[in-house]
Amino acid sequence: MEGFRATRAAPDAMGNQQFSGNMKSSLTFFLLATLTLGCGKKATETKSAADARQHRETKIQLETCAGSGSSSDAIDANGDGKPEIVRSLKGSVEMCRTVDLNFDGQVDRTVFYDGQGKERRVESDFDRDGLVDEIATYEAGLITLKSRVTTPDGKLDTWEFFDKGVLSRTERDENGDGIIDQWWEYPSRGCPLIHVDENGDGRPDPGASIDYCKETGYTPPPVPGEAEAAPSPADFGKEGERVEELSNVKEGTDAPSAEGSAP
Ligand SMILES: [Ca+2]
Ligand SMILES: [Ca+2]
Ligand SMILES: [Ca+2]
Ligand SMILES: [Ca+2]
Repeated sequence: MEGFRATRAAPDAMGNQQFSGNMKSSLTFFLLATLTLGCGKKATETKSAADARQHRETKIQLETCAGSGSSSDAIDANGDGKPEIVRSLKGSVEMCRTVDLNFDGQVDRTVFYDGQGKERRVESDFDRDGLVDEIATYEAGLITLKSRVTTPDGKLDTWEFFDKGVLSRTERDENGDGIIDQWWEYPSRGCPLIHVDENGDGRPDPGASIDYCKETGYTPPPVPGEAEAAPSPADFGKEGERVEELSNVKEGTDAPSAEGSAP
């Protein structure tokens, strides 16, 4: 049981860390209950052909934007003399940009573009502590994967996979040992079926699945727009406006909910 972090926030049914307290504690209760039952079996764990453990890299690996182009330009969105957006360019093509959304002089988001000018990677620091909490990757401008940090240890623990821009499954390393121990499926949108590996063989264990909505009584809210499309890369002016907009968002409410946020 060592290493199990019961206070870890789980991503919600829509992939965002936005559970109410009750929902969080209900889920924590169920997971604790199932994991407690499973701890006794851990001693029987053997490394064999039946070992299906999925190891994942939990270290955040960032790309470099600053200085990656042949030139750069900057915009000072609030006129305080410090640039909030710095673009790296190759010729006239923007390779990437760093953005300081809350004017504290620290980069909160780094966006990389593909050859077509569509977003291919976004690194976000949602809680503004200077450390990246999420890396989102895109193909042809459509979200395919979000790798997330959901605890203060700074390690990746949650991987959300998207199909045609819609969250299709989630893998989690709940106990932080670098091995996947939870699989979230979404048979109906907003209601994950959570499979848990109690005995550490890397497979979901029979009887250790949780029908989240059934167990908690949670009803997913209606969501406007089915697909989670990547925001189109704004032009320079638009990004400046977005900086202003977001800077007015109260601290703590964090990033737009459609993109999820660390607690
Ligand atoms: Ca900032
Ligand atoms: Ca952070
Ligand atoms: Ca694990
Ligand atoms: Ca198992």
